[in-house]
Amino acid sequence: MSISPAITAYIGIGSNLIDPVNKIKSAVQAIDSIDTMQVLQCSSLYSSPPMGPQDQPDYINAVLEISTTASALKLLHCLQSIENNHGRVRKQRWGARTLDLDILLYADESINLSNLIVPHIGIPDRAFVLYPLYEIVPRLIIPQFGSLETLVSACPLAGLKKL
Ligand code: A4P
Ligand code: MG
Repeated sequence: MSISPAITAYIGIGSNLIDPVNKIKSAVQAIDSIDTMQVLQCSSLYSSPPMGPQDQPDYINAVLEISTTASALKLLHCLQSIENNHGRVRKQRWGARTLDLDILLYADESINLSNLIVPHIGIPDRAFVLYPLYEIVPRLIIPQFGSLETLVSACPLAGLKKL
């Protein structure tokens, strides 16, 4: 069996229910403990008001840089099982959640499948993604969306605070 080369991927983490700070720390450990994945960098944790329905608590967010030999779909399935192990129940779109793990970028690939769109379509509009990503990779160029620095300078903080 051939061994796949390692690629760099970025994962957005969000939580706004049941001890979000510890949920995020536990998710980072769970990702790092998978043998095909290694956490290279983790941003600071940030708090922000909810995007979408306002009748839910503020979110805690962070962004991770990982090295992985897993395919993009395998990575998605691994992240979904970590979400489920952290008590994720899918109810309302953009509603409160114990843990949300989104693939922001997978190498420099553009992926357009029914269950996986990469780069994540929310990247350009979301301060809670752009600022933590900028903290760990300020010179990043994002397929389809361009320079991260330019995206950050066009995106208001919208109440985002570093913890
Ligand atoms: N999917 C497609 N592309 C991807 C990708 N790149 N990464 C599919 C992960 N999943 C991807 O996601 C729905 C489906 O998206 C999955 O089945 C997967 O196959 P979900 O996590 O089940 O549902 P969701 O999260 O409710 O929907 P959505 O549209 O992904 O929500 P978002 O975009 O994740 O937003 N406010 C603040 N301040 N901070 C937040 O983190 N997050 C949300 C959720 C709302 N408001 C927020 C925050
Ligand atoms: Mg999601």
